[in-house]
Amino acid sequence: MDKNSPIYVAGHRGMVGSAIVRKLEKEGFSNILTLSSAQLDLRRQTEVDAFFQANKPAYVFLAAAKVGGILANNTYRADFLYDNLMIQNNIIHAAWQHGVEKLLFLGSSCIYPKLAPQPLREDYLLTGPLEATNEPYAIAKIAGIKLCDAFRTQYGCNYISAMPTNLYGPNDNYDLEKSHVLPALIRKMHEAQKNGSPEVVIWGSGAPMREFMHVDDLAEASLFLMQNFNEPGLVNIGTGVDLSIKELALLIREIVGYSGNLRFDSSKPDGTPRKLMDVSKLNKLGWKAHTDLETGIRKVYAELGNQEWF
Ligand code: GFB
Repeated sequence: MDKNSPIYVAGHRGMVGSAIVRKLEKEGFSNILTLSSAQLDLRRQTEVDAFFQANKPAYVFLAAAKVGGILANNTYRADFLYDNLMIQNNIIHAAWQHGVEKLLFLGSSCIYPKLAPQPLREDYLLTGPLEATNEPYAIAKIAGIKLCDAFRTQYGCNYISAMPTNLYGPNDNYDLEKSHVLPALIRKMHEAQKNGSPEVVIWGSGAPMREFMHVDDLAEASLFLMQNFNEPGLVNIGTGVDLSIKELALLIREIVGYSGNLRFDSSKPDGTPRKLMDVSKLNKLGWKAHTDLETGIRKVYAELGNQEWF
């Protein structure tokens, strides 16, 4: 990749896209294209096509998506399927029409079957039924992987797919109805500590296991794959280490300095029991995650001063 190549980062306002932009800038890439959703609605094919026609990006990081935690996925089922299919179809198709050299499609570990063996290897894709709460999102992401592969097979396009584990970091969503568990627990514990509340409610049983990666590591891995990986199929991006939601809650409680009780609300869904990534493929390619969870959460917590609820 030339430092002056036009690089389009779709979704640059989100947690993942903004981390990729920071990484590219740090590495000296000088021609980064970004547009907000108010300027370009990625669900509209003619708008996306006109953008590619006018700007001719050479590389595309496809980090634009409708995302959210377990409740948002389960509630906005139509939006999660429709918006994500439209966004990725329009971008991948426009990339082919306008001669993009390489595209990286980003998905999620929820593409794997709900009860797949652990850790999750790339070849477990489509070997069993999906977790119901995020089936629409997972179906869209699986379609994205297959579309990249189909453009590679039929038209020779160098489109690659990477599946990150659960992510956290700057520009995460702290809206308690829509967020993922890690930002939700930071906010709940911080507010409880500030207001002197005796307990914090944790959704589900606390037993599900999750793996978390700082988004700056994901951005580094994404650039690494853009520069070093040119194959069909998918690559997992993760740390290879997981913990239970209860252990996560205890860790966040300690970081925030909250001393109240944790109450587990089992009327809320647990989701997938476990989704630990097998990261041996990525490690063999030459990349490893390096931010440990406690360091990463402490860093994120120290940077939250600009949030209105803080
Ligand atoms: O992070 P999360 O929303 O998504 O939830 P998933 C992870 C686990 O934390 C679930 C529990 O077992 C939740 O019940 N949890 C406990 C909470 N307290 C809370 C809370 O206050 N808020 C939230 N959000 N969870 C998503 C998928 O699954 O992960 C997406 O829905 C995507 O498709 C994303 O793959 C990465 O890890 O269960």
